[in-house]
Parts: sequence; structure tokens; C-alpha cells
Amino acid sequence: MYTLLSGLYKYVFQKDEYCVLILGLDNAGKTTFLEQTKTKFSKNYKGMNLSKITTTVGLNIGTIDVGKARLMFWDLGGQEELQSLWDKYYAESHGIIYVIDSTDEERLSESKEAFEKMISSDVLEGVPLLVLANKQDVPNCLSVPDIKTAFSDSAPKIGKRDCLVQPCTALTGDGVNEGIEWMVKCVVRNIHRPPRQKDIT
Ligand code: G3D
Repeated sequence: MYTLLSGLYKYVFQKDEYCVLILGLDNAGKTTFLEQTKTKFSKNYKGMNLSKITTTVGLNIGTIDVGKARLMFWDLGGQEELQSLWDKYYAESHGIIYVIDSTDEERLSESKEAFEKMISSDVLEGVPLLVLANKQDVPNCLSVPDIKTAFSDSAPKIGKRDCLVQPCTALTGDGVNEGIEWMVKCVVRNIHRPPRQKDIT
């Protein structure tokens, strides 16, 4: 009886845990996105004042539950000297969210360079990738088609993985639900696929 009840308890309450990295250049809006995500998906979370958020130095973390999935986010600093630390987290990650500042055309090639380096990592092969075209509230910002065109020669490196480019305004929350729900669907589906070669010991 105990076994039956504990099995039932686990079935109902136990969560499958997934690690999702939030990457992108500094000032892209990663921390704002994470705060907005926590506010939207955690019932009792009293979010920070989004206008008071300053750029990520080091690491911000956050956890949300969506159905039976628990997503643990690691928002890593995007400054050049911190980008070298990103790959230390790749082996643990089930999903990647890459945030682009759609208002910063000047740094778009820098963002693309960091993006290409990240997706070229063998360790991330097959890991679902959500690209957020953030700050869509700003007039005359780059649109999703503009960003897809700018990143078009990176497309072959994306390889066979789930990938979505999502317009987003982290500050107001537009596009956040769509992005997170897509990510949950992909990481859950991906975990049931055969292990990646690198995972086989
Ligand atoms: P980071 O964690 O990637 O470094 P932050 O980026 O989340 O700290 O955001 C950097 C700046 O961009 C912040 O402004 C933040 O308010 C702003 N920002 C983030 N998302 C959006 C958005 O969707 N729209 C607009 N208009 N601004 C956004 P400050 O002025 O504090 O530097």
C-alpha cells in the first residue's frame, strides 16, 4: 500500500528537471527576460522592478515549474571576458535561449560571432535553441526577418535541432509565454531521444 501511495505521490508531484542556459551579449535583456519569466510562471514570485535591473555580471539563476517539467535557468554574463565561461555549462544544459538586442545594429555582428561560437560546440549538438529578438517595443528595431537574414550564414551550423526565432519584449512580457512553452515542449521531447554521442560514457 505504501509503495502504491508513494508511487502515486511521485507520479503526481515529482518534476523532471531541465537546465536551460540564457546567453547573449551584455545588455541584450537576459536578466529582464528571466525576471519576467519567473513573474509569469511562478505564482508567489514577487518580481523585481524591471526598470531597476542592471546588466548581468556573473550568474543569475531561477526556477519555474510548467506541468511536470521544472526548468532551471542559468543566466550567464555576456561581457566578452565572461563569454569564455559559457562552455563550462554546456554539458549540463538541455536547452539554450539566446537573446539578441534588436535595437543594437552596431553590435549585431558581435552577437552573431558569439552565437556561432556557441552553436558550433559539439557538446550542444541537438540541444533545442530559442533565439529571442528582444526589445521589439522600440520603434524601428530589427524585425525577426532582419535578424534571420543577418544570421543566415549561421543556419547550417544550427544543424538538426529544434530552433525557433521568437519576437519578444522582455520588459512587457510579450512573446515570453510563447518562447517558454515552446522550450518546455522541446526539452521534454528531446530528453526521450537516444542520448547524444558525447553523453555515452
Ligand atoms: P542583460 O542581462 O542581458 O545584460 P538586462 O540585460 O536585462 O540587464 O537589460 C539591459 C537593458 O535593456 C536594461 O535597461 C533593460 O531595462 C533593457 N531592456 C531589457 N529588455 C527590454 C525590452 O524588451 N525593451 C526595452 N525597451 N528595453 C529592454 P537599462 O536602461 O537599465 O540599461
